[in-house]
Amino acid sequence: TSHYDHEQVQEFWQYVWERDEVYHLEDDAVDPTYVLGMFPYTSGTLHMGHVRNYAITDAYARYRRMQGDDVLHPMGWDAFGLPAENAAYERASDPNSWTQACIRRMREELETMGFGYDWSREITTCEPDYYQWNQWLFKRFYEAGLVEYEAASVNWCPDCETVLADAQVTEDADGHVCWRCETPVTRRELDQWFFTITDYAEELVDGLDDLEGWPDGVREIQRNWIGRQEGTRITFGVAEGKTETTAVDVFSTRPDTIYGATFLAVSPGHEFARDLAETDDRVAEYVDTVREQDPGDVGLSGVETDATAIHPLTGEELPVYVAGYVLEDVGTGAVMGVPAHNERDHAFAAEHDLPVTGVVTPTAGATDVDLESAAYTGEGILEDSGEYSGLESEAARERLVEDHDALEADVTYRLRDWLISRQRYWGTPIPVVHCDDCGHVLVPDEDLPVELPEFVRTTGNPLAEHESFRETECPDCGGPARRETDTMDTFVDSSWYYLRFLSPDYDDGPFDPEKAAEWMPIDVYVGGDEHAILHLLYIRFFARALSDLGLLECREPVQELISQGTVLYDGEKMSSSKGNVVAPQEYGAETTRLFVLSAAHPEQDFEWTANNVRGAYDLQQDLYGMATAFVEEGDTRLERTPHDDYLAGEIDRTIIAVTEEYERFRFHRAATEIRELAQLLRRYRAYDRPHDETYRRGLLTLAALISPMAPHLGEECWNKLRGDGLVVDADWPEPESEIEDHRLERRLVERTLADVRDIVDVASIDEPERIDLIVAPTWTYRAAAQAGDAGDGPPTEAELESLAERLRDE
Ligand code: ANZ
Ligand code: ZN
Repeated sequence: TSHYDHEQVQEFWQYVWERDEVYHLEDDAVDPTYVLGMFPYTSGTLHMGHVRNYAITDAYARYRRMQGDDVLHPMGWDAFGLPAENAAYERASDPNSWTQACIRRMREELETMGFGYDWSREITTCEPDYYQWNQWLFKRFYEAGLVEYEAASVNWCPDCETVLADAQVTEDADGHVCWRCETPVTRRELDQWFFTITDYAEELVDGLDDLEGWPDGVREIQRNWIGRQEGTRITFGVAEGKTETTAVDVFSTRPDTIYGATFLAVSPGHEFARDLAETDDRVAEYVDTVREQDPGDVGLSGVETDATAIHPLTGEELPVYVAGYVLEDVGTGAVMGVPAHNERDHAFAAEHDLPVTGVVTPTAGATDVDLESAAYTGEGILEDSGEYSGLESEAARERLVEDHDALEADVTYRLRDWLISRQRYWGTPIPVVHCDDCGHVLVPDEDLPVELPEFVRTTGNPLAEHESFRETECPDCGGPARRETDTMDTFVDSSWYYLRFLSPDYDDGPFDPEKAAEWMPIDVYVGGDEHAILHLLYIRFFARALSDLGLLECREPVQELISQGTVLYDGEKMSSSKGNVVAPQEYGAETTRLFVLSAAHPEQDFEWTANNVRGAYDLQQDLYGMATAFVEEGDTRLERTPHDDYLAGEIDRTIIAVTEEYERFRFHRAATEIRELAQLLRRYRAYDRPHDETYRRGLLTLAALISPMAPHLGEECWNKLRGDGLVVDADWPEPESEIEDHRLERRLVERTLADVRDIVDVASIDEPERIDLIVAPTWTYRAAAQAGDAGDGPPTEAELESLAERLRDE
């Protein structure tokens, strides 16, 4: 039989798809299924992570099309950012030419892979017709009170010469380092632009509970990042010198320890510390030194001030410190020091010779707690706490808050506002002009976009050095003014790009609100899990902000999220920095696609091995060979036998199973089903058993079922067997008759259990219910549990449990 020449086949069908515009989505489509892969950063060439990501979205998009949906499956370019600027320096080029060259190459690579995008919706974030809307949105956010301009002590990467958001600073053995270049980060005090994402902290964290289509892991990471903490705000009166009094609020999770407070401490950035610094040189000096230090280096340093705090319950006078261990942007930036029950307070007290007063014991009257050497941080029974002595911590907290106005229940968040200023060239100019008379003035809408000037090579920020860009007129008073020379964090670009795809040519705003009302949310969003906090939190923030601006109805932009696993090579992540890259083209598009989908569940990591790649290659050759042989051999068997009924049943079962697997993105299992049916058909054919029509239906079914994963092969086989029509436009196969036995369910259940073994480290599971929890949500388990008959019926719960038992024992 003939050989499957994948390159020629790929080229041919890609040509036909483009000619027939099969992936084009009409603007008047009603509620299409929106399938989106995170658009690529234009860093050079496509890598295996991209291919895996886009193979998943493509397979799902194709599956939905065949199910009869209109499908929106667009692609674009995340094109601003530092690497382009760095590459420009290295290659004596400019960021724009370099980026455009990357885009041309990457687009060609995507096309070679045969991904079915509606290219008429392509967007590129570094084009003025895209980034003007970043500027427009910045202005709308500003008007809505979501933008702040503040002097802030910020993370600075000396190598990238820019400010970094908190989430772009990672911790390694060297301390806090830049996420891109791993240079240790320093602190700088600069005037910066922020989006006040914290306004939405509560809603962002509460919303996670309802995001059932998101992986638990991603939700948990966001929950921790937002870091809601419930506690109590306690007001201390503070006397400064003889007469002046003021109040300082502290935030505490342990108000039950309030009788043990022996000092008050405020952070060096606290307003009260700044006030004191004006008259107290020692405070001023301390504040200055600490603000230049990395928070990690501050240690237990601090200065005592002249002020005294009044304990709100006992009226006792407590010393007041400015202390570096108190963080400016946590809680209220001030703490009551309880050395007996808080480790940091304990260490600080030891350093500064402050008293330790124990007020909570593990059990009533416990005498064996040595508070001098370490704090007792647990809960327990109160003592030496006035009328609250003898109460348990929890009860004491409740009563204290009830009884005293100085104590009030409060919530704080770990989430900080989003610092969007970048001192770099290759980003969206912030549409602001600084005028000596008018302050900062927004550039009027009719003057947008503020376009990036031509690139100039400098050592610092190219925009700040660019005189004709920088020097301008104030839009308000016409006087000389200075343009803002910071650009926006590129994460701003990607925070709303999914909306631009809906109406890429719309010019009354960033997107057409009517289209958005109809087409949003994104049904399925696929991308790497390194985006769990930055990008995936920002898009949730933007959707809410846009919704409050009246532009968008849905507040959660992504219904179902797939966080794809890593492609490994020799146990390490495949990446150019490790030099272990397999180029997507090396094995041909189809083999690569089929392999990355059939190797593992999308959320699992998998190993790239030549052997397994071979398996994907062979499957294509087999299917192609069977189709060609059948067409060439002509009619062989024309009367039906009981074998045909059996085969027809197996074809139906495979359709049902594969459909189920596609619905749940378990492409690897769909591939197994397809491979098994192919083997069965081939075996029967070898013994001349199936009727031609049964066999033909089997082959056509295989072509259709595999086409979402291997679309070129699907078209080729479909075309051979039928002579016309495209499989992309075909209907998804349907079973011919009802399946009444339980063979299928049993098969699916067994496969599910096998998957459990793959996905979780079974040995680490100590309770059998955990396995059921993983298995239970699947259709198969429910079906099996309901049917409940023994013998060759579906597995009973007892049987499942013993299967689970067996897995655990392995
Ligand atoms: C008094 C107290 C007594 C606290 C006690 C704890 C135990 P954790 O501990 O992580 O749950 N805190 C509040 N604001 C702070 C700031 N700006 N910088 C540094 N520390 C701050 O966090 C809650 C505790 O962190 C708070 O409760 C406060 O110390 C401290 F036996 O208040 B606690
Ligand atoms: Zn002015």
